[in-house]
Amino acid sequence: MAKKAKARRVREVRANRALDALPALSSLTELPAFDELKASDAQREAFEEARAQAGEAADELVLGYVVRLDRGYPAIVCEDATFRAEFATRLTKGDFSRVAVGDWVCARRPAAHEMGLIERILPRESDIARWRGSNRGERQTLAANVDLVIVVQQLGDREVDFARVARSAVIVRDCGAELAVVLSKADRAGAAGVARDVAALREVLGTDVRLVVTSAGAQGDADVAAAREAAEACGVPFGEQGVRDLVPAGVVAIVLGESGAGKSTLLNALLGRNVLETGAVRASDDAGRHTTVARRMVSLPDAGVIVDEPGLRSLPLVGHERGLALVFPDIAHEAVACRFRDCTHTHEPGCAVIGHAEELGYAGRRLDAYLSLAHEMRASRQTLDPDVVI
Ligand SMILES: Nc1nc2c(ncn2[C@@H]2O[C@H](COP(=O)(O)OP(=O)(O)OP(=O)(O)O)[C@@H](O)[C@H]2O)c(=O)[nH]1
Ligand SMILES: [Mg+2]
Ligand SMILES: [Zn+2]
Repeated sequence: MAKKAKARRVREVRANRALDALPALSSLTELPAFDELKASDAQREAFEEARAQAGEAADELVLGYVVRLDRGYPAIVCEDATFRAEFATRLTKGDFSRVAVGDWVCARRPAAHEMGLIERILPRESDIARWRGSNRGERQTLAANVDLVIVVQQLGDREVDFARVARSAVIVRDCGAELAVVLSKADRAGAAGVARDVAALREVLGTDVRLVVTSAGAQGDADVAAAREAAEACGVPFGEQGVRDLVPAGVVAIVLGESGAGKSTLLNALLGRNVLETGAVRASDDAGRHTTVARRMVSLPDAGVIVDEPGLRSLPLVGHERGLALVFPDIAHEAVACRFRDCTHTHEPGCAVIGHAEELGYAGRRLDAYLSLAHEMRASRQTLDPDVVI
């Protein structure tokens, strides 16, 4: 028993030291309140089940969700408090400690302790995940229980390569989430550039893609006015209000995009304050420096909740066939009729995709994006194993 108490004491000291290095939760004013998100029926049932099994300790159990992940110690919001938590030993033994922002949890809050204990991660309604690493890789959940993914792509003086946006779209749709695209930094593209990139994106993803053009971190008013005019001429909403309309109260979204795309800058503009850290991009190649390191939820005034994410270096496609078919339903529909099952739609006789490309009016960029993503998925099947779920 003494040994156990000592181990507990050591854990507490270590936790306190780690907590001192993290921001005090009381100072974080942008965190959502408990009732801004709703647990699903299945999640509530799972929580009630956990309480029923807890016997006398049931009173210590609370329902909450993860609002922030720094290193270790997720921050949890429950009905009457915001607290940090560690994992119950039962959870750390398996690999179930991979809690994500947005996860609903059953947590224990013993009266004498500041730190809570996550007893259970309640079943997820959705799971935005990517494969990371080369070779076998592992599946990493970026956020749980999210309704909408906003893919942020920065504009510049040259036309954007929308293949990356198409790749993100495939992953998002594969996860079952809704998709919207924000073209950021429009001030850098000029009026002609905005029109060019909006047209290119619509060519790749179709005209019904939900799209907003922004310029949240611009300096020059004239550039912003020109960008606004160009976006509105294309029928695309411009600015923060356009993003707010994508994420009304009750909706939980996440921003996804490369480092330096302007995600945190956009969220600060929506918050009306500089809550999130932003960082300059490299002059030589426009790349960001991975400024955001924590995943965290921010609650937008007069709108819903958005998760800010660190920029992602890679988004490999591995077994995302369903997503590919959802993003390119017209092409996927044709591909079924190809003579060869493993048709690459490049040179094969009896290829329905090539045969109908002109007839069906696939624009060149759309077909190219489909082919390159389908090709990548075929190649990754050889090296990556989508069945390895960690
Ligand atoms: N010209 C211009 N620059 C912008 C705009 N928005 C952001 N920036 C700049 O782009 C740089 C990167 O912005 P961040 O908001 O830190 O980018 P991020 O996507 O959060 O990057 P990570 O956190 O590294 O993933 C900063 O120097 C911003 O000032 C914009 O609308 N126009
Ligand atoms: Mg950031
Ligand atoms: Zn074919």
